[in-house]
Amino acid sequence: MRQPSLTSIASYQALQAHAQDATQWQMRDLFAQDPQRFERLSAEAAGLFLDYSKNRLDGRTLALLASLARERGVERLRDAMFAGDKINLTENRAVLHTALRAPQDKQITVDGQDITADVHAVLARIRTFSDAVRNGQWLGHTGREITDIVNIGIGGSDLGPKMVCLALRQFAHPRLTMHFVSNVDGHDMDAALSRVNPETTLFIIASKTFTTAETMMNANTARAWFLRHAPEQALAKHFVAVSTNVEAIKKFGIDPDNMFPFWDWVGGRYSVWSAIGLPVALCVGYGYFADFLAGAHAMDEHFRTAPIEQNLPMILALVGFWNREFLGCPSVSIAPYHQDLNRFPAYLQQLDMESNGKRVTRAGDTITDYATGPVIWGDVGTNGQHAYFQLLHQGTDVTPMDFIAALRPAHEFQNHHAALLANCFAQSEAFMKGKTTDEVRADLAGQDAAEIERLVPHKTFPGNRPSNTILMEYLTPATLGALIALYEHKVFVQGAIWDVNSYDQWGVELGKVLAKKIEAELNGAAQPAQHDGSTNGLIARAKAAV
Ligand code: G6Q
Repeated sequence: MRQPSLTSIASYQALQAHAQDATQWQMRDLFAQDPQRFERLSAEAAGLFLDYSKNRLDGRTLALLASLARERGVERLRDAMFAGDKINLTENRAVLHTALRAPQDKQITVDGQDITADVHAVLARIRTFSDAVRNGQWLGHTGREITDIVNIGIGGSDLGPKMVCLALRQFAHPRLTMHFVSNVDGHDMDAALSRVNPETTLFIIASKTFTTAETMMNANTARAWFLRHAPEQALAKHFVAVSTNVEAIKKFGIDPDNMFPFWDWVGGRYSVWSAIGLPVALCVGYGYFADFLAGAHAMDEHFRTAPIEQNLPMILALVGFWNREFLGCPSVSIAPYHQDLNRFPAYLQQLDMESNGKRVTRAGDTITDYATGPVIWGDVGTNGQHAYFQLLHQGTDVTPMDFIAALRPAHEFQNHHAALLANCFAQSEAFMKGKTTDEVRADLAGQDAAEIERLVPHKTFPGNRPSNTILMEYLTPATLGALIALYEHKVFVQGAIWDVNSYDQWGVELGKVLAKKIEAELNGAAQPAQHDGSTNGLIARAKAAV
């Protein structure tokens, strides 16, 4: 169904008129004028607290943004997603990662099939298998306990489990070391294999399609390596698969009993809640994996039922939309002030950019009059402060920030935690307030007057730079689940406003096809084709180096 263009609807135009004023506001003044600003512009759900008061907006901005979400049919599309409608229009699929974390008594059907029962049947298998590996019942072919788990997958079959296993390090089994091999670069596989013993290693081949070139090459390499140290019949104790493609798994030589299935209504970047999360269950145990799912479900319920004005994913999305569309911010930087979340920015990068990095509407019309998904990037605080925060404070682009922190640490070094939180809060304060020329002059008082004037422009911070702060009490499986679901739904809401299909990813296809051709040319299996001058030149140099 063709929607009216975003920029033509009444609520967009009201926002545009409002933005004429709002973009002139200084946040310092907004805070001075409203002592209740923090209370008014913050919200809480599913163990997460969101402070969005350090943005260039007020209550009216938010009311207009909520009207826009309503006029755009965001709630309708949300309900359609939860109900299992095929909202992924270009692949004719339902989008039901929320069903993966729904309780057993919730009835959800796709094409007449009760998928909750299917989901819980696979969860039961994940529980049995992860318990057996963790408690030492599942042994390698020489009778030794498993000590290392190598997950072979890429994109959505890598980023989620890897990020979550790192984030939940505190809950990990002490005997199990997790490895993640994703890159087709042989150095990745080499690094993992050089650290493991074939007798005590379990390989998980994680691929929804079981056709992804990088994963298949890595899987074949791992299998060949393993068979150099063990007989063929040992494979069953050391190789399991997570996939939707049972035929391909059999062909690879994995026993279907060792296969953990999932379904085409689970998008790759939304799949950590499915059997793709098997490494998480192995690492932290099924109980904590279930808590992780429950945390996400709590956020789902909040997203599904809370009014837009108090709905965390809606607010985060609407504020982000405001910054993107009306303040012209081309990127968003994610700054977790938690070392264990160090892969979280990379995870969000895929979640957001692969979902909303689109330039046509759901009906296929080219978008020419508004911007869609921003660039997502970032790193943990405090490290980023000593690297790229300079540009964020004084560069010519304004980059909204998401600060993420746990109020309580899972270590005993309290002084470190106070220092960490102090830095987190100080940065958002500095981005908001900046430093005026008068404040710089006051700092330099006493120095030579000409020298002061020379330095003032360099030491001035414009401030008025937006940020959100997300706080949780501890980083636990449940709060991590809620945090990821918060961002999943934020991406959903923005995709609905921009009228893009957030659930396909055709943009990754072209390069794959070309790489196949060039690989054959590099291997000598095909004659060099006529590429452009640059590509021909690069291929020639690579061939000369072989
Ligand atoms: C995610 C994408 C993509 C996908 C990988 C791996 O949404 O679809 O990142 O997860 O290309 O695909 P397979 O799991 O099929 O190997």
